[in-house]
Amino acid sequence: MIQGCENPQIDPLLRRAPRVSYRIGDTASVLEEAGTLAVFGFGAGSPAADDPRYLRVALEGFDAPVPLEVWQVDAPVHCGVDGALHWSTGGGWLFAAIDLDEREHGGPSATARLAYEQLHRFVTARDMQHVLRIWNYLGAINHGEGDAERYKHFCSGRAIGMGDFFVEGFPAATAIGHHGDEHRLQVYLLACDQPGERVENPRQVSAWRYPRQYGRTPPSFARAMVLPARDALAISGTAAVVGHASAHQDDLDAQLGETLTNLEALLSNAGMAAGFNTHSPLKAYVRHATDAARVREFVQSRLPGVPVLLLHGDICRSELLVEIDGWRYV
Ligand code: 3EB
Repeated sequence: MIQGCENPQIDPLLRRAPRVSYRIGDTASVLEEAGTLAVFGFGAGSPAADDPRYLRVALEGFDAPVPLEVWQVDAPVHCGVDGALHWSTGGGWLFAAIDLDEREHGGPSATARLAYEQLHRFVTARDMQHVLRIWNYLGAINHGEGDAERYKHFCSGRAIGMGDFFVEGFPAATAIGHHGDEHRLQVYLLACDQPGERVENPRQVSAWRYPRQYGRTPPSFARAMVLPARDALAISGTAAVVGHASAHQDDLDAQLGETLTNLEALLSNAGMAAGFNTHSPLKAYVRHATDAARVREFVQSRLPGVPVLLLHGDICRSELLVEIDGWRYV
């Protein structure tokens, strides 16, 4: 089939979005498939693999078995290791990941700074300088009070490490607390040789404009990113934040409802049709393991047929119980 003939609106010169899916399967055979850019296992029980395209994420899944997440492009892929950084590239796309131990780098802020400096250095040395989407997983994210909270140290280090690289606007992002080794910071990204388009949520204050009460350094991320061919939307971690405030304290169902409203607002502001479907993989990060069953019920009834991976993760504001991120394809 000639590429693009399913959707004549897509300019053939623009990079088609990587396909993201959740699959039950064996890591080695998924890595052998043509065009596999990255594969993610979740939790301590996930397989180990030496391939630079494979990342074992420090978040536990609530499903049994926990699927792999797979990113695939329509081009040959090559990959390598550069110090603490693992990378792969193909068809104008770049995956890069870094996994650091804070004890070796002077705490959460210095480690976030180093992670971002390394990633920044790496992408600027390549042709794929448009960082469209970033994921950040850190341990004990809510430990510490007020400005001493670890998430806030992370935000400060991230901003310093970003330097002026994102002056034109931040990538879409997720920052979640994992329950693995608390000193471990994992950051990975998707970049392209073509730019995307940032999308904000009219129901929410942009994160980089959050008032002082949320920390000295506001979080550096866009709410979503339209990919270069406008064939997909990469959606940042989205929670029950309205304006800049957290809504529905202690009410999981209401937080889930508000999160869905925010997700729909992003689709609408991106000019996309409403709703999610069997090809829009999402992740739901659930703070309390005891809430996982209720979150599963909610997504099954309100997002029927949508692949939603349930992961045990702490949201960066301690009053938030759940956060959802993911992809919507056109
Ligand atoms: C929020 O709306 C929830 O620091 O990169 C969501 C997505 C959140 C990304 C980040 C934080 C980040 O403010 C928190």
